[in-house]
Amino acid sequence: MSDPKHPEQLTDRLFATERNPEDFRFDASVARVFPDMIRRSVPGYTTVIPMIEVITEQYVQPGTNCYDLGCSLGAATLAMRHGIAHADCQLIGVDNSSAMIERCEHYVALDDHPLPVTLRCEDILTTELSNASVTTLNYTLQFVPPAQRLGLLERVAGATRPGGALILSEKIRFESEQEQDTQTRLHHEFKRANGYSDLEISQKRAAIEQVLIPETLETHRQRLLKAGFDQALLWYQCFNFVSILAIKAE
Ligand code: GEK
Repeated sequence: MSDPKHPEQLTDRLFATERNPEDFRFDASVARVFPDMIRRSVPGYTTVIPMIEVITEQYVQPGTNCYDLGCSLGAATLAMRHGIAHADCQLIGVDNSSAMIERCEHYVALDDHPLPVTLRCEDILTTELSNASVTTLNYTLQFVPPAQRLGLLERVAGATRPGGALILSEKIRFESEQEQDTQTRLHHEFKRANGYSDLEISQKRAAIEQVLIPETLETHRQRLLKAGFDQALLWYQCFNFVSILAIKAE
């Protein structure tokens, strides 16, 4: 079913009928419904995106690179673009799903901001990073195997100039079983309120469980400091989804 205002954007019905359990992949069927899927599944997503513009504006430095790692269709990339007032900055979006990058090119072309955007269909674990002022990992680190997360964050911190920042948004888990249950229930209620059925919620949960590994807020904070950032601040939380601002001292 199309959204009449955006005929190219489809409603996410991927898990609406009974299907064989298999791991979730960012393929063409997901890319096609992605804007609808992420908005209806991630509490706070529609608030976090415009704030990425505000935060980028504060930390971007002239003559530097800005990265959006795991850019999907470029929502955060475009928010960063609108926060960058320096014409000599480079904005680079990276995603290893070719279906996402192809569609992202289209969204970047439709956006009217003059700053060029380079899109790379590459793995964020190996993509080249240097001379960075602002980097975004908007709900992407959660898909990186936990053992490789510190190495990636060390590369981001190592590439970041003094005074630069990383915006890290993630689904988290909680130490307390009681809080884990409550926040998970509220997340599922959010999805129900957005029109997902119980079958869709449970099938999506089963498909994503093996590929999206949430960690606690404390694990994220400690690792960001270990990786080379000097501060790691929680700036946003909605249920079990958070966004952290990690800053390198001047
Ligand atoms: C947004 N940031 O709209 N290398 C490159 N890309 C990867 C890797 C990897 N190793 N692992 C996962 N991805 C976006 C939303 S979605 C979040 C990000 C979600 C990519 C993957 O292909 C997908 O496009 C993205 O990370 C995660 O602000 O779907 O919950």
